[in-house]
Amino acid sequence: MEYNVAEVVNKVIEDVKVRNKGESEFHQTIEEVLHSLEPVLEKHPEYIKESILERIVEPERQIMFRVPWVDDNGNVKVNRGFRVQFNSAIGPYKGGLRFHPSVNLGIIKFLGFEQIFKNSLTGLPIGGGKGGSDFDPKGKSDREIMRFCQSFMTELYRHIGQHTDVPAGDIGVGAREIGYLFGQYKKIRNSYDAAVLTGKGLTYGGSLARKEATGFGVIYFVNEMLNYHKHSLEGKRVVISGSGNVAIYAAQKAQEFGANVVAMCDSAGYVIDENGIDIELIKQIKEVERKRIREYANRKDGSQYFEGQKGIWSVKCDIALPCATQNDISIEEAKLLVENNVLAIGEGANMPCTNEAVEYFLEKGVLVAPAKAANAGGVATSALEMSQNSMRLSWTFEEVDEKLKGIMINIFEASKNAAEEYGHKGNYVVGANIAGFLKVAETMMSQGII
Ligand code: NDP
Ligand code: 2IT
Repeated sequence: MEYNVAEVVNKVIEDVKVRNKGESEFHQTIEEVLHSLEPVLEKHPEYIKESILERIVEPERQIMFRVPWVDDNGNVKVNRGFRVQFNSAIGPYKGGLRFHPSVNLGIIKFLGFEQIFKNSLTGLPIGGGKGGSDFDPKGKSDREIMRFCQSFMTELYRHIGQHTDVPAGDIGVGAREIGYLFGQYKKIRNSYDAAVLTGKGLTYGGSLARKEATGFGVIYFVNEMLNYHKHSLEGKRVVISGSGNVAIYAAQKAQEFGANVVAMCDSAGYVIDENGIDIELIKQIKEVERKRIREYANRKDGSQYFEGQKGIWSVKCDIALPCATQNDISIEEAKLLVENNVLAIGEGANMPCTNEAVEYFLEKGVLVAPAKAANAGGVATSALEMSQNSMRLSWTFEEVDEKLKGIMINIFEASKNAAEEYGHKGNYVVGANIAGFLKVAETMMSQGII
């Protein structure tokens, strides 16, 4: 049977919009990914016949739950918890937990959907999932964070397991939160299942280099992409949005490769430091003291602070690394960056550029390292943490970092080759989607209609 592929794809997209009303971020990723898969469907009409698209856009399971907790003043608070178990074709569901007031089902679904392809690209046996809560960790005491995490896990524990679903961190969830979550899981289950969560502390099964992995991985990928196009990081001006886990270690590794990181931000404003951002100072302010980035300008001579969320993209740079959150760069910021002659974009955050912005960059010949590929180093190292937990041993920092580097180089190769094979040479956005999709689609075909 002959199919009109564009029509098939449009129909699936329209159905998703009707059935998932108001979930704008989810619609956005569905449009981006499904259109990019058209050349694959031309070659593989069997995927259309077996309704792979209709199946892959529907999560296998979606869990929403009440998270009641008591604040330090004795007030009862109620948040909403989520876990979307999107696709387990190639392995147990795997993906982070996000704690941020903006979290809703549509955001968790966009993240869970992207995670399917990202996890496939790592070459490791992990399916796609994501979770979180609209809980706002800002300004909460350690005890409040602990009580919230305990309550969250008191429901979540029944849905996860080392062979079922393995959460980790994301925005607002780091080693502190994973520690409280793990403690509660262990207490309820009465079982030391180390591989049920990743991003754990180093004293109880965490992997060396997991903390650094996402940011380092972004730079390994960008470096590979630049080298392939006869460029390098050496001497480049780099601007990084965010000053959290991903941003900090991307900045550190970029500097190690000889780049000059001149600006970073948080959700309130940004700092410019023409002498190069002092990473140790950022770590002290953000990781240790949990303060605002404004502090940086108070402590570092020659640096300047500016209020505002997106102003950072007006700072001239060769390489822009959005490492904060989704839709950080829309068409306005994209135009500004292109006017300032940006050479490459490395997406450290998930979906940090709108679809329109990405198209604009590609049209203008800007190199784009897409999130599903460029930030896959975090989850890949999470999978390495699971391996170490299963073997009951731990690798050295250098061993993990070497494996991470190898994985990022392979992801670049796979994205490049898929782009070429399917007629989009140099378009790593399409290449990554296709390479990630093929493994999952083939697996879904071989496992029957489930
Ligand atoms: P963190 O919570 O450690 O840091 C988030 C940073 O982004 C903070 O500096 C935060 O500022 C800033 N930010 C600015 N605007 C927003 C906003 N509207 N909502 C949330 N944060 C904002 O998170 P991560 O560094 O772990 O995550 C950053 C991005 O990378 C996310 O898109 C995440 O999904 C993605 N990612 C993370 C991985 C990981 O291993 N952690 C792996 C792969 C992708 P402020 O403090 O003011 O809120
Ligand atoms: O978006 C992501 O890939 C993450 N937040 C990391 C997920 C993980 O399981 O390590």
